[in-house]
Amino acid sequence: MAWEAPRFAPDQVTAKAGTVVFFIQMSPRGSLADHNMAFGPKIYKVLARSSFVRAYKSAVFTVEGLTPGTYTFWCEVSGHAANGMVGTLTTTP
Ligand SMILES: [Cu+2]
Repeated sequence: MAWEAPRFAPDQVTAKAGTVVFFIQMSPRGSLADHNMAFGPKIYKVLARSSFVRAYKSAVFTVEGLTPGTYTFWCEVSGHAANGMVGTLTTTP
């Protein structure tokens, strides 16, 4: 069986600028590894991050004071972002 790279679903989200609340749910497909979600203006530029979330668990993660624009979120587990566990948030006025 081929290894399926972990990813965010959806990986493109939109929200109003200001305070954005992320709800993260870990739905394993094979591997039971933990994941997290880091967030910033671009990848590896951390503005905020969630805790690590275990299989079948969830977390709530809030980022405040976002201006309209495009931001990136990614998983900080080694190799995950490089293999596509990355997403985009677009904030609108
Ligand atoms: Cu991950």
